[in-house]
Amino acid sequence: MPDVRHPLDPLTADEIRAAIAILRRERDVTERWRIASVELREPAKDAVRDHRAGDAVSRAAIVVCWNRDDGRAYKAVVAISEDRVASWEHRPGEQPNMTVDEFHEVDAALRAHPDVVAALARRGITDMGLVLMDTWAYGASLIPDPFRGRRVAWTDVWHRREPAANPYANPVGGLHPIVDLNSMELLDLGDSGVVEPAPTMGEYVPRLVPGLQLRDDVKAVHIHQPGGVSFRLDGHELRWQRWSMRIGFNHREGLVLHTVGYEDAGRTRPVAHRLSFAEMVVPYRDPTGEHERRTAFDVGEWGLGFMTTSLELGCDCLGEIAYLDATLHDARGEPYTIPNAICVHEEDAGVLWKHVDPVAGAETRRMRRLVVSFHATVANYEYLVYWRFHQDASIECEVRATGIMVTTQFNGEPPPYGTLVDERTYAPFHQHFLVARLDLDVDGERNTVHAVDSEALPTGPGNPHGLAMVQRSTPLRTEREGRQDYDWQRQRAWKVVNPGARNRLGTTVAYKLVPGGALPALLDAASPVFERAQAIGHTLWVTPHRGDERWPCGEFPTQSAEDRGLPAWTAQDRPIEDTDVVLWYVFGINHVTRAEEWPVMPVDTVSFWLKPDGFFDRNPALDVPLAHG
Ligand SMILES: [Cu+2]
Repeated sequence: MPDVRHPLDPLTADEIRAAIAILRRERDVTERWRIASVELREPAKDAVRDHRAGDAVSRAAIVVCWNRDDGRAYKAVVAISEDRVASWEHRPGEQPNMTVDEFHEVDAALRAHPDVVAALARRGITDMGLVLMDTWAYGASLIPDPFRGRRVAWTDVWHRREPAANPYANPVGGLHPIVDLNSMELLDLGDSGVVEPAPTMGEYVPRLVPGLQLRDDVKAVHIHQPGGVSFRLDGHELRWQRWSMRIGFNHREGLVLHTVGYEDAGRTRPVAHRLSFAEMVVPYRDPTGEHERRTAFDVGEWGLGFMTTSLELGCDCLGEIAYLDATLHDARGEPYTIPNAICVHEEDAGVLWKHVDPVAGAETRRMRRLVVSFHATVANYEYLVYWRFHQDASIECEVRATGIMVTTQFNGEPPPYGTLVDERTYAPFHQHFLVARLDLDVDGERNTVHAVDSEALPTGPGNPHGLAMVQRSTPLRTEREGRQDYDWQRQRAWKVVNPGARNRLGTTVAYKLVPGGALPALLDAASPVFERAQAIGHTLWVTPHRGDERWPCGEFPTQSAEDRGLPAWTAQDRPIEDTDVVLWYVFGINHVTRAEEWPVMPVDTVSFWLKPDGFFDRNPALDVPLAHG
């Protein structure tokens, strides 16, 4: 495999083909099987650390697949370099992730089904070319009894007013067919009665919006970098200013950042071994029949990688852009490429630091930041993910949600679980919980996470005016203590401290996780969706690093009944002090829908930061030069 130079490089098309060929040969994986996922089996940390340029690279893939005829699912490790199956594990009772092929096959099967055609005719819809079926995965508890044990999906039905119009403009109410995904059999029409369609305007493409006048007072903005970009992309290795990292990508997390380090006085100091999004949970908070099953696990069920869309210069990214393609595969294991899946570029970001002195005058530095981003379109919704690296050694992780909200039309009074956004149409409230998996290695692997709280001391001796505020730093010693909640009263943050490394001032070096977008689950602990997603019950979890502990709501959340990830691991209450730790940060959007978010939603933006805290002896951006260009 000549184009693989580093053990963390994503799998190539040839490697995906080779892994599947080995399985077909060794384990009789026939064309009747579906390949749910093929991803790089990432090497252990020491193998990454010890790798030198030019070393031979041994490659292995993790493959999840199932036999459509008996529904049995398997997880394999395929040693590609050795041309053999290293392990083959039956996973009874578990459903692999949903596949894009199933999504399209359900759409085609239902649109051709006479019962569906008849149900739509009763609703006045006869052109099946204008109909779209959206496949949704189930949680175990909501699968109707007769279909339990099968791989099933429920669907939404949408109707385009014309061929290129927005399907999500027009929900077809009272129709949610249930399908067996292995046989593509219609199990239940899910017809609860005709909902009178409302005269909505759900179009956003200008020519389809009646009477829309585009503004004519927007002049062009061009970004020029006449000297070229200041970053260097060599394969999947990225260097910019003092930052260095490797870019990875897989079907489930999408973009993954590896071996993030910062150069300080000639040596690269590790900051993070691996950064990614490990789960996203989107419960709709509407108990009516249209929405009670709507609990998406967009990472675990569908995969942010599989949902990644190509980026366009001048629209998604402005300026001098370097793109990376991504290689994934379909449910037959056939590889394909997503062109321009990842964007790397620099941005001017306003003022970095400034002071005006009456004698010396003004000193101002402009901030430049490096942005590594990707966009995922999950049916109606888009998630835009930006990792931003700054000259003061801060990292911001920002997520923007946009796209089309799910809506429902109603007769009579609108339900109280959403906002009226159009004629007899409401957009239900829902939440987007993202779980960032942050394998930080602050100046090395041995770290301790501290909860840091601001505390006002009581007025009294030594504090006569009640001004005193101190920091309480509490080391988190075990996984139970590592289950942390945001505390507004104490402005809680978390510090990842290396107890074995000190700065010039004698204090331990650290990076601080500055929370943003924290939100409570607002769910009954006994509710089925919370059972499946207990990871969203805390703002932060800390675990000792285990390479195979990656999925906070369990490895297979599709049709899951309970969360076998973070709650199960942390029940062991393992020590997390002065060891290699992983932080799981839960943040997102409590999406109380607005009329202004229809028919297409302006971005809703949340972010959190990782900031050096005693990692350096002083402001690391003192050396940023005044001149640009
Ligand atoms: Cu939303």
